[in-house]
Parts: sequence; C-alpha cells; structure tokens
Amino acid sequence: MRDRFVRRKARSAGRALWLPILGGLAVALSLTSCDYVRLLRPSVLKQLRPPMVRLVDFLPELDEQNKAIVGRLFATGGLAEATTGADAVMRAAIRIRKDQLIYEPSIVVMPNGGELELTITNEDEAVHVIYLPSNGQRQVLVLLQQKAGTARLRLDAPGLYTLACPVGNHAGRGELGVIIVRGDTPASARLDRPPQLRPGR
Ligand SMILES: [Cu+2]
Repeated sequence: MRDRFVRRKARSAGRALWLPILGGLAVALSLTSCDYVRLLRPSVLKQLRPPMVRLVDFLPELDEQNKAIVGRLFATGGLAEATTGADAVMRAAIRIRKDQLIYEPSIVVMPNGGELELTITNEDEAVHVIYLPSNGQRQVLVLLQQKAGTARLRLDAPGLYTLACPVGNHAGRGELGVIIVRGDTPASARLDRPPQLRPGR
C-alpha cells in the first residue's frame, strides 16, 4: 500500500519535472515562428545597457499612475503602415478612443516621402486639437466630440515627425503620435558637405 503511494508520488514528481520542460519547449517553438525571436539577436541584446533597461522598466511604472499617460504610448498605441492608393497618395487612420487619451495607432509609417491623407476619429467625450507636421509647417485639426477629420500632409523628406494635442495636459498623458517617413534622403537634400578647398593646398 505504502509502496503504491510512493510510486504514485514518484510518478507525479516526474510529471511535475517534465511539465515545465515541455512548456518551455512549446514556448520556444512558438517563439521561433514569430518575430519576437528576433529580439534575441546579439545586435539587439547588446543594446540592453543600464540606461535602456531603466527606460524599459520605467515606462510601465509611469503607466501605473493613472493608466492614461505617456508610458502607454509604446506599449498600447500600436503601429500602422499607410497604404498607397492608385493616386500615389498614402492613407492612414487614427482613432482616439473614449477616455484613453492615446492615438491608436500611435505610430504611422509612410513607405516613402509624399502626401499622406490622415483621418483621425475622435471617439472621446473631449475636444481634441491635433497639431500635425507638413513639410516644415503645421496643420491643425480641431476635432469635436464624436467627430472625425481628415488632413492632407506633405512630408517629402524621410525622417520622424510628431503629432500631439495641446489641449490641457493631453500630450503629457499620452496623446502623442509619430509619423515615420521611410526611404533614403535624396543626394540634393543631404547635409554632407562636398569636399572643401583648404587654404594653401
Ligand atoms: Cu486632446
């Protein structure tokens, strides 16, 4: 009787030992089939310097304060790529969900420089005013409650541009966005100076 009990305990202990191993294998297999496994590359891991680790640790802490601040931007806003229409105009849409104070997506990627038609829908109970970049100038979209608006932006140079709402402390609480324009800078617009003549040569 006691032997049977001991054998049963040994079997369940064996199972207890194998379960985490099998679980680990399942997680490893699922990771290899998704993009996250790329985060384990040495080039990414070597970026885990103390300041970067502090940043990654700090952002969720910010989020704990009131669930509606800038710490949420990277984690929950998301990213969308603009689609290019037959007219060569790129298009993307952003939502401002009720009581969220965050753009969804927070990051819009343009595949190249050009014209972006950006539609922003305000599903919130507050008025939002969006400052948008357009080739060194600013466009402003005033969005009343439950209303949408569309802006045509011209962003010819590759780079990173920001949009934000100046109402109250909305931007500080997470209502910030980024437009990334991909592509190479044309030679005519590069800041590299050609070789300069020097005196005495
Ligand atoms: Cu706002």
